[in-house]
Amino acid sequence: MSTRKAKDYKSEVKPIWCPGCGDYAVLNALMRAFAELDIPQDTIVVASGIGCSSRFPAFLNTFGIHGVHGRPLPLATGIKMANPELTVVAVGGDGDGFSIGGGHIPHAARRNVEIPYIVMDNSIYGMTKGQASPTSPEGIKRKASPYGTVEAPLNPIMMALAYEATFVARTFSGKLKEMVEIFMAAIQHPGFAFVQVLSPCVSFLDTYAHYREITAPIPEDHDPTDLLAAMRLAQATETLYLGIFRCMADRPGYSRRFQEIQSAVHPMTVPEVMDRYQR
Ligand SMILES: Cc1ncc(C[n+]2csc(CCOP(=O)(O)OP(=O)(O)O)c2C)c(N)n1
Ligand code: SF4
Ligand SMILES: [Mg+2]
Repeated sequence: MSTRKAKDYKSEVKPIWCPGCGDYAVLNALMRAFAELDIPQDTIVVASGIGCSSRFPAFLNTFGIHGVHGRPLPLATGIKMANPELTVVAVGGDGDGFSIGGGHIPHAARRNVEIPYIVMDNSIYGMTKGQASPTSPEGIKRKASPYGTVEAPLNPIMMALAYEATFVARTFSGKLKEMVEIFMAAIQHPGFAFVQVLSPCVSFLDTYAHYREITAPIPEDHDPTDLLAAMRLAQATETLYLGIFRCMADRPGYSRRFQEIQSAVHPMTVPEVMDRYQR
């Protein structure tokens, strides 16, 4: 039975997101997931990049680092490797994670580092006032693309599946209960857990109504160990499926593999080494 409540994870810093921004629900859901799992606040580190969504760590009563643009995954990986006992969560936006930081996703996936990565995907650069992002619909007209963009939108779920991330899920800010369940599963997953959250930006691309119309739960008979079946669901365009596309717990996580190597060549664990140097 959890002794912690969601509000215990809230910091004194009030979010400065626009009223109605999808990121409020993501924050709420993550705090609820931490509380449900009863994780001590001082054992959690949340690492982010830059963007509206990346302001996240400031609003949590946990450890956190608001890093540089596109780098939540290298930061989170370093923290997890330094102390594998911590719950380390990477968060950011679609611009942060799929533009400047896109090169980090394949490596986090192939390492299978034990980190949930929550991408608040609003299909726009919110913080810099609404430029097109890698997930913006093709043809979107903005001040920086007055004739409409000519790039096809990237499919983040397909990308994560192509890199064989061992946990791949999609959720929506408008579905709080489901989002909490997905975050809990991602935090407990013993490897890299990629979570795309459809999190609308009410100021520059309000997609709430669109997502309410086209999202649907992944069919109950989907087998999350079947990669090709997951890819078929990810490719559906008329329906955007929500839920867990892939979940494979057969590969050991990155920090666990390093601990095994380390204990074979060195008798001390990473926390023991840290204790020695802190004294
Ligand atoms: C190296 C670098 N390049 C560009 C920027 C400008 N910049 C700040 S936030 C951002 C994009 C944010 O978009 P996203 O990650 O989708 O976050 P959102 O604001 O939509 O939540 C950009 C390009 C920056 N801060 N640093
Ligand atoms: S600009 Fe968009 S993403 Fe940024 S806080 Fe406002 S609604 Fe949210
Ligand atoms: Mg964005």
